[in-house]
Amino acid sequence: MRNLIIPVVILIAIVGGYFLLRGTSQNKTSTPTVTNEPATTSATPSANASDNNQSETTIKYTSAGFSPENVTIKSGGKITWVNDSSEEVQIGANPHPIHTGNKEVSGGDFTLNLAPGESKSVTITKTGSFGYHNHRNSSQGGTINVK
Ligand SMILES: [Cu+2]
Repeated sequence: MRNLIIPVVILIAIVGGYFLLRGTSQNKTSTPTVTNEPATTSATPSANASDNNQSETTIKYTSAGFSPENVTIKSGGKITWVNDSSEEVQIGANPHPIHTGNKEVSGGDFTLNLAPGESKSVTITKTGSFGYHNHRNSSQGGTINVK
């Protein structure tokens, strides 16, 4: 019997040690997961920043409004308007209702009309800050900054 006790104690030590190591390795893997969360959050504004001042960007319209409302593009850059709502959207340059601002935002027309699911691209060359809105619901709108 005594000859058996020593191997059993060794076995318990090995098994116990294995679970101890597993426990610490689990703690180690869970620690970077926690630090990854703020890293992902801080990566979001930089991803938004990279959306800015580029030559092409997309603005989506939904029933909630435009997203992103405000964009920055380079002069000569392209804006693609996408209607992701179930109603027609009529994009017009500010101010409503006369649209005397930069009509490049609406492709040179009084309004750029998009049926549900439709998308159209416009090119903007004038530099400055240009407001736009949904002519059918002028409380929805945003700003296009052209640099
Ligand atoms: Cu209008």
